[in-house]
Amino acid sequence: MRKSETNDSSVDVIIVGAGFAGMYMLYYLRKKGLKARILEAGDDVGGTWYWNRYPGARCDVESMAYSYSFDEELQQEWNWSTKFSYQPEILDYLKTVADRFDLNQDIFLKSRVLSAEYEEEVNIWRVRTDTGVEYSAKFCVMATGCLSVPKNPKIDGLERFEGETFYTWNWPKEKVDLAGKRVGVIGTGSSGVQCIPVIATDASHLSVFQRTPNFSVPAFNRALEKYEADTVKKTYKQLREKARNSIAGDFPDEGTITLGELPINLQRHHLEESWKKGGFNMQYPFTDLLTDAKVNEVVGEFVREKIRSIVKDPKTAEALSPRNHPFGTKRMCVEDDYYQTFNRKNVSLIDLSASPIEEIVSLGVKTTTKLHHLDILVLATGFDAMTGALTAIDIRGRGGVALRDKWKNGARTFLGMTIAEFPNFFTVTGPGSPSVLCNMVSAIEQSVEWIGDCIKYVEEKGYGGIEARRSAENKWTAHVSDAADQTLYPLANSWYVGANISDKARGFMPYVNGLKVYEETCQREADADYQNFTLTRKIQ
Ligand code: NA7
Repeated sequence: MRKSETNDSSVDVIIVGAGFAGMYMLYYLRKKGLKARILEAGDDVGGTWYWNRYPGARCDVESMAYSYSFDEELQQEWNWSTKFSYQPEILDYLKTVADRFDLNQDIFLKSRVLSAEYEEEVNIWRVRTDTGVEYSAKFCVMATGCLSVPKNPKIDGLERFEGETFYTWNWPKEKVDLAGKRVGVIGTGSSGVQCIPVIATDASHLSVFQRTPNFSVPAFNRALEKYEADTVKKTYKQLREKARNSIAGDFPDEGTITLGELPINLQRHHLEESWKKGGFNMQYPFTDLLTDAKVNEVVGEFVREKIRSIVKDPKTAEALSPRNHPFGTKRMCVEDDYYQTFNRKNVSLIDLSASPIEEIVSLGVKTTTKLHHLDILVLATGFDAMTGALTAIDIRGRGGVALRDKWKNGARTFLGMTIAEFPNFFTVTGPGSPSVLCNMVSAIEQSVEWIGDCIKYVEEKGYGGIEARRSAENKWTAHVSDAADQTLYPLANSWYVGANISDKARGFMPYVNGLKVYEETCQREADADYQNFTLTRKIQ
């Protein structure tokens, strides 16, 4: 694999990030006859699946759907071992894809992008990395991921802890020996919920520090039988089409049941059936789950009842029961054995809403009521979602305008992929696109294809550049917000609204109307020759 030692400005496009998005972007641009290069901070491909190696790390979308659709042979040949794949298998898949399509020769690893600046006079993006090497190209595509920059948990005394500290987002490659250790996990979002049951089986004692309980539903993960995979493979084409024409970009049926129209016994029946199917089947079928507060409360109470039926100690069950946000308005956690873990003798739940953390001391975590002695501290405290990876880079558009400044009061994009004042600059599944509300791979494929086609259009027609009109950006940004306001989503203090980052402007970032509606809108724009963009002449 190539390292970042040369500055070759002979490419058309610089792509930042070698995860699912960046790798497909490279593949797609090549297919269109364009030259591209990826700059990647990690020492291997994989993006999210390269960094998040914590015990139990797993995808919450079934892998037959959470995989590339662009190559028929690949999807027919690849075999997933479990219904929901674990991180090592997904990483292995991505490495295989990189090899199979010969992507590595255009991926420069260990090259963290620090800045990207548009030079108007020459119509070039100059991209600087931490290796000191500068790259340049006409187009720049950010494939930097929606959840890739960790949040600073800002807990007093973290540096004073004398045991070992691990972050779920950057778990060591080598095995961490937890046997016989007193472990503490701070954070009970998807990462915490996935690692807690696994850590509990190894550690001598596990203390779970929970500030806010989340809704978790079982995955019922298991081996994927050959006949099941074969059944999907036989109809892969139709299933992929179905996913692209759906709200969530996934395979199961959606929107078949309006709970609010049903008597209690039938509501109950459907909820039980959905629970048994596992994962996002608790959301997909229901048309009114995220718009009708009363219906949502029925579902929320159903899950709380499940928690009470699993967790033996009523006080612990109550502390684990979410009551401060509607079901599904924060990313639902998909797990196995999470609630069961709290029945183990070696596990304790520390309810930080009753006794907050005062500070971390050399021996462990000190709450207002007790010092919890620990050998290992695990932080599963989340990410600066959707905008964090973009504002972490000093990105400057026309006239030197900084993206960080432009987005100070909230992200503004046109279609989640382009930004006014940033010509020839694209964000794969950026804020204002369905992204994290979807099966990310479906969302990525749509986004990459639209961006790739747009770049090809500009080049084919001989334009110098393309830039979203401010009026279009204003309209789209307002539409994204209005669409969210029709739902219950904004009621939660979630990372969807940026509430987990103290100085972040609040605003609902993903687009709630679903992949199908979104893709149609994007396609209309392309079909209308990018009428909401300014297309500039080529600089001679
Ligand atoms: P999340 O879902 O943002 O969860 C982070 C958790 O960490 C959450 O429970 C937070 O509690 C908790 N947290 C954060 N900071 C603190 C401090 N300072 N003290 C105590 N607790 C804290 O991140 P994940 O990595 O689990 O999941 C992110 C997404 O990745 C997930 O949705 C999937 O799509 C994949 P809070 O709720 O803020 O009270």
